Amino acid sequence: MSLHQSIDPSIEELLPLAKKEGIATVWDRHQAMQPQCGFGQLGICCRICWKGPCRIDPFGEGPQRGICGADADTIVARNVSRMMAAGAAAHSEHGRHIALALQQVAEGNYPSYRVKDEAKLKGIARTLGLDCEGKEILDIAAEVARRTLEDFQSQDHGKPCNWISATLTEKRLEKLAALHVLPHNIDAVVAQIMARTTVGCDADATNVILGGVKGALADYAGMVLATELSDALFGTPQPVVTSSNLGVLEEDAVNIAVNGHNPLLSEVICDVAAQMGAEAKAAGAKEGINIVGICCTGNEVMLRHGVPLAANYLSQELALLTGAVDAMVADVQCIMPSLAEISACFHTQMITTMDENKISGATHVPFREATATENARQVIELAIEAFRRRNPKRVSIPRVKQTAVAGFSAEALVGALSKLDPEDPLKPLIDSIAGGAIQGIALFAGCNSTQAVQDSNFVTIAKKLARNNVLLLATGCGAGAMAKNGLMTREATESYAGEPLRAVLTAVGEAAGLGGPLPLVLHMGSCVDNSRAVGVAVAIANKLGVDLDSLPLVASAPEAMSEKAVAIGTWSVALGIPTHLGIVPQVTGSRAVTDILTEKTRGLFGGYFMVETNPDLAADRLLGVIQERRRALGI
Ligand code: BF8
Ligand code: SF4
Repeated sequence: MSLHQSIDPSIEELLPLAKKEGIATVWDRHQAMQPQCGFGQLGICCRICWKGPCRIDPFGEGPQRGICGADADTIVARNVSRMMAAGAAAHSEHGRHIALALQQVAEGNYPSYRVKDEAKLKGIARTLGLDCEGKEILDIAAEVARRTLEDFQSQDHGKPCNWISATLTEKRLEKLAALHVLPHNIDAVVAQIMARTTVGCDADATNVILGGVKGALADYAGMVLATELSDALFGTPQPVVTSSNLGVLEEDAVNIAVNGHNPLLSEVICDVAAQMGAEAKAAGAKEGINIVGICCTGNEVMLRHGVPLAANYLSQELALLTGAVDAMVADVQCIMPSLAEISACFHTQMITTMDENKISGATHVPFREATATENARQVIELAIEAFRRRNPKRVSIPRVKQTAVAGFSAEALVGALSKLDPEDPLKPLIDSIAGGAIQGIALFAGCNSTQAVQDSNFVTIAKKLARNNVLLLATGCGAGAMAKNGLMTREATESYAGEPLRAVLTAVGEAAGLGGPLPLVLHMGSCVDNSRAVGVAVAIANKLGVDLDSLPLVASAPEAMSEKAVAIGTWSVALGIPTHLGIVPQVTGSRAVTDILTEKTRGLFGGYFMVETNPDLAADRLLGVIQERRRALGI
């Protein structure tokens, strides 16, 4: 049974336990939801006004228009465009949060934070066209924050967001400008999508989708600024050896799981926990405090602190079922509301921290940047208190744990390559691509979904691409899937990489002092860190003097689920990257919208969506695209 749900071995032990205890998990609720609404699956249900809900008959017999006259194309386009706006809102709200924190740090406020990576901040300033000569670091921080916040405030429709102009290729910027999809202000573009898709507005499917694309590019802006400013504040990731899956929980420690996306609190929890070990020991936890990560907050602290990753999205409830999590600390996004209810079945203290993200039944510790250290201490004290109540008889930590080498920021990757060619670090990579030892690059991103067998698509596609000498990058829950399944190790490189790829990964890894090959899949970070992969691709494209849509570069979100994934996939397409989805998107009720997303975007942007739910066939299609692009480049 479990094989139909997940390939994560920890469920073998934990799902029977859930059943015994009468605790429902995400898979039980998925089952109870069957059959799911066919209109919703096709995207042809509209409920944006109270004359509705309206639904279009997909068989052509019943209504073909909603009460206002909207047809399936309009309804599907509006629905998916609104998902892009929601994704953009989520990522850029996170980004804004970081930018505002940087601004306060620059003004000498927020004592819990500082600019940890000054070199990175100066690099960002240069990227944004700011002059750092002779300036104090906090002055540079203030200017970077101001320039960043302009992207949320500008009223100049003719001037694209600073973070977009500064980070894409010239040719791409021209193309996007010609199509009128370059955002000038992240918030304004999100608001515009909501406005134009409300009742009685934009009804032309292509126009609605292009409006959504602009929102998706605003999503990109929000992500890249979130990633880059987080690096300045918290440090730029470098390779770190850590571990993954629920075996990272410790019986003899106060286990604190940090879940969500925004690193502002989790960073400080890591710092403060390092000073509170004695208090945990006094409560009887021989090993002190053990911080573990879940979802993208997990990825953030994994990359910067080597904190082990306990779970990706679909496994977050399983962490609680171990009976060993003393506090589950949630910030924002992708936190299952069910966590509060399941925590209540155990001693676990479920803690929410952001005022705009509460869950009934959870304890709310209002997090403020100005008092971050005290807030972190409060959270840890609650965890220690919960530990005292832990029932050892109910603890069952699955013995599943994989080594994972993480931390491949663009800087870390270039740093490793520079050991082979200090003058021209990208050259060994480009030569390997041109020579064929690396056939292409694939970025695995996105979520887990109950619509697929958890982690399975990621692992199957990755292994097949690796065998065919494709360099693999991963972020988000995709990275979690790869880590949990042992693909972020040198052993995986030895077992699964094609011979030429293995030779390149070995040469780079050894030159970089890792004592062996780079891992088979390079962990670039959380979902906002997809921007890191864009950074690498743009650097390669600029060096070759081509645009992104010429590169043998593909993306795959084989278990995509969230609105954020819809936004990411769409900007990936708009940047010229063929993007695979392993879940059928909720658009197929409109032939026109399906054609726009899978065909017409190809002519407009060079990128397009490919939908294939069979991972083996998906890998073949991705390999086919890489070969097509290689042929076009004459390599
Ligand atoms: O931002 S991959 S399930 S945790 S949305 Fe969520 Fe999807 Fe995971 Fe991270 Ni991204
Ligand atoms: Fe129905 Fe039109 Fe209202 Fe949508 S906007 S619910 S299609 S009447």
